[in-house]
Amino acid sequence: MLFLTFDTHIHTHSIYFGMATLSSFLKKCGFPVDWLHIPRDWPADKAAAEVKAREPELVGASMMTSDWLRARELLPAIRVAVPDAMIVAGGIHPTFRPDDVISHTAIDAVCVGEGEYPLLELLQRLQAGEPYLDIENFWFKSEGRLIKNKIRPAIEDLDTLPWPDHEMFREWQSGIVQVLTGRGCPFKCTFCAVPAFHQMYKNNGNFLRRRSVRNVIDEVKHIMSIMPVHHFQFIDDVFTIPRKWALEFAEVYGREVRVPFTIITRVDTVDAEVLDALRAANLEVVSFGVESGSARLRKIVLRRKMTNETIIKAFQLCHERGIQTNANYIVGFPGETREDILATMQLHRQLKPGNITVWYFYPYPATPLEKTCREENLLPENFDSEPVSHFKPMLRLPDLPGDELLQLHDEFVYGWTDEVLERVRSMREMVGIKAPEEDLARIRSSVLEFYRLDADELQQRPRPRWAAMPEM
Ligand code: B12
Ligand code: SF4
Repeated sequence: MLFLTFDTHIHTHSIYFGMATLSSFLKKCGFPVDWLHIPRDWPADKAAAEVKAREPELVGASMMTSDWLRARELLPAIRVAVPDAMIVAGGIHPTFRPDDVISHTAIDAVCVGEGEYPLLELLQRLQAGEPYLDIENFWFKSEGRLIKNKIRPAIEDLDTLPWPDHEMFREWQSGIVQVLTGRGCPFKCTFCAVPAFHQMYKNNGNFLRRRSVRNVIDEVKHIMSIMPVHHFQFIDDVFTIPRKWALEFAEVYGREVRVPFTIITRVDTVDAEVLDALRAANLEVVSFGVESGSARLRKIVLRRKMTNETIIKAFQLCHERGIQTNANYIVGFPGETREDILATMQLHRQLKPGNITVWYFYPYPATPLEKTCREENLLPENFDSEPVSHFKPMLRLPDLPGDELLQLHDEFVYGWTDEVLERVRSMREMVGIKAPEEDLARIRSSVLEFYRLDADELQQRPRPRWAAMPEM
């Protein structure tokens, strides 16, 4: 079995959890697994030649929506290079766009939902030369027919699965290692693809699952035994639920591991006791999805009902405990106005996070906001052939005409770079070092480069809003 992953302009070089889990599961069941990560600059014929050289019988492409465009570029040549191999697609994009993905001529089958047992069954049946078109979770194309099998229940106990194949990604690791402790999320934010899993698995097992604390700690220790680690990132969407789980984790991790770590969570799931416990275990960074500072937008458009007070309190609790904070913001939602974005900037100034991201909204498949965008005709004509991007506006927004959204976004980021520079300056002054201007210029250009902004152009723009924003 050969897995394919795709390097795209959204370049992460972090572990591919879906594929890494499937890999260790299949290896445990006795099937050899190979992996080809296709770099961004490989032309299709090079990728096809590399696939052919591995002589696979089964090729499994793992993809998010951001990978689909690149996969479409490469798969026709791969199909020609390995005409007898079965090509299957899995991952979040095929799961929520199975009809589109299976209609691609190079693809024989699509896996909808969790892939461990379906893929194992497929390999077993292929090996035994048995018919396979009825395997649950798979859609197959056969003799001009489309066969859609039903979905089997979600895996009940995640502890029964082997840990992801960390060895496979050893070369990509630089001491900061990511760990995932569960699947699913109980919330229903309208821009997010995760609630669609719950819908898909409704009446078919519980999709929201957490591994036991013991199992997670043992994985963490295993990782430390195979590679140097100076920081763990627990990248579950909402780390601090269930609260009891987070408290138990803090206790055991603090006693047995203590390597500094980051979590991602929601402001309305943290409190003083949980943060104290996690801090005592060596929690260094909390990354919060703030998304918007507009209570109106959060409530009506995003289905996130926390108040501004709750958001501010969560950041304060972290600051008081010396925990660094990241605030993640999104701009350009359907129905968002200029005032909403100004409210986000204003809230940001109260939160004083250590770091931020300001992404543009992208309408992912199977999300309520994707439906809104299609119904309200907000997507540009070429939407489906454009690469997924969080660096540029993707919608036609009647409430934010012209390049107003661009300007507001850039102003937000530009105001932020000024804030960072001011912080660096004052820190250096505190220790009696005058900040060399070229150092500050380098910091500014790296932030602006990250967001692909033109510093000269920004310099010339009037920036009254950020500068005039009162700190409440
Ligand atoms: C961990 C994670 C990451 C990690 C690792 C990503 C990775 N490449 O694996 C990091 C932090 C790097 C990341 C980055 C991004 N992420 Co992310 N991430 C997640 C998260 C929290 C968990 C995903 C996960 O690993 N689940 C567990 C594994 C086991 O499940 P799985 O991948 O679905 O795989 C199973 C099946 O799909 C199937 N399967 C998978 N591959 C294959 C292949 C074959 C052949 C078969 C048969 C089956 C199969 O079997 C697997 C096991 O059951 C989800 C949210 C969530 N709770 O699901 C968001 C999520 C997947 N991310 C998302 C996004 C948007 C991004 C970014 C674009 C964000 C950004 N602004 O840059 C980047 C893209 C990076 C990239 N190109 O890889 C969206 C994806 C939406 C979409 N339709 O594509 C999600 C759903 C979050 C959301 N809010 O909507 N992410
Ligand atoms: S955005 Fe986060 S909290 Fe909201 S549904 Fe998605 S994973 Fe859950």
